[in-house]
Amino acid sequence: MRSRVHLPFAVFLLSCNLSLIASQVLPPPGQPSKAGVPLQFEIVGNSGVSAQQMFLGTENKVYIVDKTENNPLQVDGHPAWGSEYALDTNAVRAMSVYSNSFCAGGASLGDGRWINVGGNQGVVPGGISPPGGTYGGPPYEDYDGGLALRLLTPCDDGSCQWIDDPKQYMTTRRWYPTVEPLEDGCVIIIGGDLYGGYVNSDGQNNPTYEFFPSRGPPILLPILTTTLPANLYSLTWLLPSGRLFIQTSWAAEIYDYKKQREIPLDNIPHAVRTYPASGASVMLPLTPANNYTAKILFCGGQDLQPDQFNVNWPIVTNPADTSCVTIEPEGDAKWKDDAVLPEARTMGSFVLLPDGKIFLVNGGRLGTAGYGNDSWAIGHSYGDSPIYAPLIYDPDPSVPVSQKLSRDGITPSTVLRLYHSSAILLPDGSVFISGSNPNPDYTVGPDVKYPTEYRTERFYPSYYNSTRPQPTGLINPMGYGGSYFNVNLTKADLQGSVANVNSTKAIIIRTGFSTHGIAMGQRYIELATSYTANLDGSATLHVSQLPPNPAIFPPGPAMIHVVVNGVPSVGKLIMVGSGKLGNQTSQPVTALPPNFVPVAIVSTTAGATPSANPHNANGGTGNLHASGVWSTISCLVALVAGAALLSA
Ligand SMILES: *[C@@H]1O[C@H](CO)[C@@H](O)[C@H](O)[C@H]1NC(C)=O
Ligand SMILES: *[C@@H]1O[C@H](CO)[C@@H](O)[C@H](O)[C@H]1NC(C)=O
Ligand SMILES: *[C@@H]1O[C@H](CO)[C@@H](O)[C@H](O)[C@H]1NC(C)=O
Ligand SMILES: *[C@@H]1O[C@H](CO)[C@@H](O)[C@H](O)[C@H]1NC(C)=O
Ligand SMILES: *[C@@H]1O[C@H](CO)[C@@H](O)[C@H](O)[C@H]1NC(C)=O
Ligand SMILES: *[C@@H]1O[C@H](CO)[C@@H](O)[C@H](O)[C@H]1NC(C)=O
Ligand SMILES: [Cu+2]
Repeated sequence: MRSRVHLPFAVFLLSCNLSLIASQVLPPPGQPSKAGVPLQFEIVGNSGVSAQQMFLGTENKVYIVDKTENNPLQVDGHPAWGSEYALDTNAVRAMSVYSNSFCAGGASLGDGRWINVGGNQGVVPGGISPPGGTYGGPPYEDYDGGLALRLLTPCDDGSCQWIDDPKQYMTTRRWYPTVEPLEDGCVIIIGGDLYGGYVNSDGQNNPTYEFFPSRGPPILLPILTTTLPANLYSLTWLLPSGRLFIQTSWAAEIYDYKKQREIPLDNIPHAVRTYPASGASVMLPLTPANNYTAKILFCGGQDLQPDQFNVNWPIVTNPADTSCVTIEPEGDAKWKDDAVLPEARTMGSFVLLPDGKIFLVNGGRLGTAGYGNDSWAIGHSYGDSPIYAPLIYDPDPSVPVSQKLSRDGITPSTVLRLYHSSAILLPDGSVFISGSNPNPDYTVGPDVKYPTEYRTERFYPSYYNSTRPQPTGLINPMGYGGSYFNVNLTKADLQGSVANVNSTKAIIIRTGFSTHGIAMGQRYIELATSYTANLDGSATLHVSQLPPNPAIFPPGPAMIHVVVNGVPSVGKLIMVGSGKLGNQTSQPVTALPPNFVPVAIVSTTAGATPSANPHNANGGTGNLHASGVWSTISCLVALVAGAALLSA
């Protein structure tokens, strides 16, 4: 039997951990407040404005940003193009956005704000820019958003507003810019073009990047000069080295923005994945087992050459691509064929689920993103043949490529979602889906095949109605390195068997800014853990804070879940890092205690084959909690030293 730690030691350990982490212990998460049938969609509400851009701002609030158009929802006496959606009531609040946020980009910042940048000129009905285009005038009263930089601090009390102040705008016009969070909590803003159009072109390319907060004039990004025309919304991820991986048109590179150095990689095979080809893309979960090595997955898109992205042929009839490919930019940096989609797909969105699987939803089999007044368009849509059935991708390296995609048991949606649709993870582990509007302005009616869609939906993954673990001891904020923290799980949390602690993980997800099949900043990390099993069937999970490298998971808001056998706790929104913009502090990592299983449990579970947890510190059993004692002693020493310093 395990010998008990002496009480005074436990008290010191607790106070010492608190003083080192400077974090608060969160109340345990509860059960989902909403019922849902697993593997089904449910239409739940109305987004007020079309959900071209969407993100989760608080545990209860989703923010939606549209382009300027004739949405029936009004604000300040004109149609709104921003809204706040309450998940508990499905009610919307109209939000004022000063400028036209048409095809803007966005992300979270290290201080908890969200940024939204770029757009197009002011418009009048029909989405037409009047001459000059700086102000659309009545009835929309929208200003030019080309240089716009909008900031929001999400709130639960209905008071927050977008700050869209021309005094702090960008240096150059950016329509379709990419925004990626950096390791200091700031963001890089990449590319875009000057004014509208289906694709980019020489005359209006903006092949540069800048930062928020500003670090001065725009800087040339050479890859954007050689990849016209399909190089808008370049697909970009911060890598653990602090460099960027950029995939745009057929090209790919690692870009070191600190040294302004490009390292070209091979072209992506099979298809263009950037807008308007619009393949789905996602960074796979970063885990201790893969040593936090970034691996990016791309599925679908369009196999078109640069001279084919034009409206002189019926692009809407061209089948999309079925291939999925992966690359580890800082591994072997080679493209590898992966799963094959059961149907071609453009405009799909990947959503990272807390169980580590990845949901693929939205899009169509034919054509591309974009719309226009062309005789061959479907209404205005350049995409066709909507796909109602989602897929679930399993990134587990032990799953063969032929079995990575599944839709077993899933009932398809009844709502078509083509261009300008979006999808994000919610704290309860359901997926929130909205949008579709391949039209220049609000367009509905019995003859409209692809209307402006306001209905919001939830998809409930397989775990949705399982009783959720309710871990105690989760902390907020979470730092880089430093001491581990202890999370208690009851026997019920462990589904009645302490052996399930072997398949329990603590994970952090940044749900990201969803637009155009991209989720800017979306990222999943599994924290290192070990455990102490107890005779009563409960267990304590020892959880490391984030790895001591903010480039692996940049600072800012994110959700924490404990996942037992694939069943996630309801997510809690926490702050990662200092909560401030600027360089983050990383502490040396305190080693996790070894796994501990009382001898009595070992004998009762012998013969059972609980799934191994390869990233746990070790699978050992024993009677001495050696490193626990060590950290207690070193904490004690630190406390005494600290007290001596304070009294000196
Ligand atoms: C994991 O990555 C780190 C940082 O890149 C490296 O120093 C270490 O050697 C890697 N470990 C393994 C087992 O590959
Ligand atoms: C599109 O075509 C319609 C009818 O042919 C016309 O009324 C409208 O102004 C056109 N829109 C644009 C943006 O050119
Ligand atoms: C979850 O839903 C499925 C399908 O509706 C049902 O068979 C199952 O019993 C439910 N489980 C729980 C724990 O409610
Ligand atoms: C976890 O359980 C241990 C041992 O029962 C207890 O001392 C500790 O206070 C618990 N922690 C939390 C956060 O409930
Ligand atoms: C976890 O798995 C390991 C290896 O199979 C085993 O030794 C250990 O007893 C298991 N832990 C629990 C709590 O059952
Ligand atoms: C962050 O660190 C970098 C490199 O160490 C340094 O150049 C930069 O000035 C620091 N930024 C701030 C805001 O301190
Ligand atoms: Cu768009």
